[in-house]
Amino acid sequence: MTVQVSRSSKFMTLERHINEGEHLHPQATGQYSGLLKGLSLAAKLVWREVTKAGLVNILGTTDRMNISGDVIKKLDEFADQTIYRMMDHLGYLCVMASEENEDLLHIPDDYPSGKYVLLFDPLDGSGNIDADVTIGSIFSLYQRVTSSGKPTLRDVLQPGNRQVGAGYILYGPSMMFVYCTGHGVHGFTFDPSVGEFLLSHENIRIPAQGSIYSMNEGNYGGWDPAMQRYSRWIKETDPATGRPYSSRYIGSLVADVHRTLLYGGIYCYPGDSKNPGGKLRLMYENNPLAFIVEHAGGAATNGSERTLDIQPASLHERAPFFVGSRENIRIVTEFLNGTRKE
Ligand code: P6P
Repeated sequence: MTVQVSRSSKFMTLERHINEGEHLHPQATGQYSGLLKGLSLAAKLVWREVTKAGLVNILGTTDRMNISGDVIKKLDEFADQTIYRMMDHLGYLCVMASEENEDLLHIPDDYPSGKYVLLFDPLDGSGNIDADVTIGSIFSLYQRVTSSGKPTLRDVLQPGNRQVGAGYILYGPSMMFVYCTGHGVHGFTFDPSVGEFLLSHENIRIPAQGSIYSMNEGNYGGWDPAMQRYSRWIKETDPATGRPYSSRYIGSLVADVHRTLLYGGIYCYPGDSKNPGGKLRLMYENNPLAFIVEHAGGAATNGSERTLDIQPASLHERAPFFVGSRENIRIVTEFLNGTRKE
């Protein structure tokens, strides 16, 4: 009996996709491909721990607080160290920075240094670890700007429009690796039976307009009047469809943005009276996710400026984040700049 494989299925692994993508970059030296492969291996190691978190005594919290004031969970530390250790000796990076570490993460002197800069949020949504909710890792790639010597903050504090790549890994019902190097956004789903990420979402495009909004409305009292007006407006009928919007909020940024990327709509994390910059970190969360969503045809802003154009002033600065379908972003921007009241 011959096995019929449908013509439409493409058995494309992440590794082959990365290799084939090299021809799109004439100056490719293989460093970039090696980088992405290193990240996919790190993802598998993190996923192995995340999937058994409920079974071993890895839950609970450490007594260390990270720079952003979140209580670190043991899985956070494991993910942070795993990504650093998987990437530090490959010779592709000159420096790293992690949401979980106050200072730059330099490459050990006895390891070769490369031309790329890696920023990462090792385990976004970690507050959900104990509830077995989808969490993820987010990464952002730049090229160094200093010509030689020990990399400095100048190499890291670059606006998001200078990214050469970005992506995230979702640890959920399945593990997904979503990335973009400037030529489309592509999603791969992990098949544990072969140990490979297989192409499952080729050239993802976000709908131009969506009817799902995602925000933590518990913060309503601290929002400015324009944001409060927008959050009331969005509960009325969606003019594009004549039907009401749906509210969806997982509380895990990488999962909320992934759903927005696939289904359309808008994710909002505004600033408030206590935290004008909001909660999300520009370098480790907003920029890489904005890069992905823009390359899928969407948009991202801090309410007044394109997220990717923000010139960062510090490694862990926060910025309000509105990301999603172009039409939804256009509408929220009109409310926030005062040109629209309803
Ligand atoms: P809130 C997780 O710590 C995180 O940074 C994002 O993953 C998530 O979207 C957000 O915080 C949730 O914040 O204030 O809604 O609990």
